[in-house]
Amino acid sequence: MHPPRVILHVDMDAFYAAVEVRENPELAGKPLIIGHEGRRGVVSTCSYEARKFGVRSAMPSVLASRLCPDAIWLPGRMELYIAVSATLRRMFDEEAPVVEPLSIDEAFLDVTGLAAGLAHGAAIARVLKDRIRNEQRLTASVGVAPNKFLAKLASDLEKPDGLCVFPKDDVARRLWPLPVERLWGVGPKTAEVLRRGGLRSIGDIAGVSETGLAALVGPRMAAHLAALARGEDDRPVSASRESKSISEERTYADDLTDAREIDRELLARAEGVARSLRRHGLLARTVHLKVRTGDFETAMRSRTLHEPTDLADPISDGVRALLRARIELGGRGIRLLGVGVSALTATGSVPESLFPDPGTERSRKLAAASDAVNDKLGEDVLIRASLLRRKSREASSLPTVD
Ligand code: TTP
Ligand code: MG
Repeated sequence: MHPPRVILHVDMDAFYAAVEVRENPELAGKPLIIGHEGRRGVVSTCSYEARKFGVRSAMPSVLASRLCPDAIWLPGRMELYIAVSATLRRMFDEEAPVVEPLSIDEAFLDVTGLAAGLAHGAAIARVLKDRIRNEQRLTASVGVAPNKFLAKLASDLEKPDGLCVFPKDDVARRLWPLPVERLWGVGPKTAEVLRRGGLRSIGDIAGVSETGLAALVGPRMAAHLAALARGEDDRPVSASRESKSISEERTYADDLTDAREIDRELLARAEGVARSLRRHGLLARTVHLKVRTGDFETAMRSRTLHEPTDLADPISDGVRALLRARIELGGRGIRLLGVGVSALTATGSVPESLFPDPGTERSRKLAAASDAVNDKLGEDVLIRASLLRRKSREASSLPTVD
C-alpha cells in the first residue's frame, strides 16, 4: 500500500518571454512574442499580455501578427534559457530530495519524505516560489497534489504565479468538469473516439463503466483513463540517471588488513550514508563500494539491492558482498574505503511490504530512535556495539566509549 505522497509540479510562467523581460525591464507589461515573425515562422511562446489577444505557443506567426499587431517580437536566445533552466534545476535539487525534470521549464518534485501532508507541501512550494522570485526575478506556478497527474493539472489551474493545492477530495468539483483532452495520454484522436462515444468531460469518463469505456478505446487504455478520471496515478517521480548519490569515504593512516576491522569500517560508512538517506527522506536501490589498496590501485564496484533501503545493514551487507566477490586484494592492505548509494527515490513512493520483516522493522525503529537522539545532541553519541569495539586507528569523528 502507498502511504499518501506529496508531489509538486513546478512550471515557469511564459518562460522564454519572462526571461527576456527580466533582461530588459522595458518590456514589462507589453505584449511580447518569442519567435520569428516571417511567413513560415511559429510562436515559441508569448507574454501573458499577448495571450489576451489570443496568441499561443505553436501558432503560425502570421496569425499571431494579425491577432496582436502591436506585439514586440524577439527571436529567442536558447543558450540563455538553458542556463536559467540549469540554475532553477539546482534550486529544485536544494529544496526537494527527488527531482524529475520534464522540460526546459518544468519539473516534478517528490517531497513526501519532507512533508507530512499537502499543507506542508504547499509551504515548501511557497519557499520555492519565493526563491525563484527573489533570486531569479521570475515567477512559477506550482501544483501540490498526492500524485503526478493531479499536480501537473493543478500547476496549470491558477497560472500565472499560481499555487494550487489539489487534494483527492477536489476531484469531483475541479477535475470532472474538464474536457477529456486534459487526461494524460489523450490526444486529439482518442478525444475524438471518446466524443463519438458521448464522453466529453472527465466526469463522463468517471461515470461510465470500464467495460463501456473498453469497448471504445480497448481494455488497457480504459483502465488507464478510468484511474486518471478518479484522480489516481501511481507513477513514481524518478530522478534522472545522473541524479544524486550519497557517499562517505575514509583514508587510513595505516593500511587495513584485518577482515573484521574492514567489516566494521564498511558498517560505519554504511551507517553514515543510511543516516543521510533518512535525513533527506530517501531510499536507495544501488550500493557502491570504492577500494584503494596500499599500492594506490582504485576499484569501484556496484550492485542493486533486492529492495530500496535507508538502513545501514542492507547497505553494509551489499558492499561486503562486493568486496568478497568482486575485488582482488591479493594480500594487499586497504588504504581507502568508500561506501555510496544511488538510484534514490523518495521515502513513501515505494509501496511498503504488506508483511514487513520483523528484523527490518526492528532496525527501522532503532534507526529512528538513534536519529532522534543524534539530531537532538548534534553529534554521534549513539553508535553500535560492533563499532565501539573497533580499534581507533585513524582520527575518527566517531567517539568511542570503553
Ligand atoms: P510552456 O511551459 O508550455 O509555456 P510557457 O512557460 O511559455 O508558458 P506557461 O506560463 O503557459 O507555462 O513551455 C516552456 C517554454 O518552452 C516556452 O517558454 C517556450 C518553449 N516552447 C516552444 O518553444 N514551443 C512550444 O510550442 C511550446 C509549448 C513551448
Ligand atoms: Mg511554462
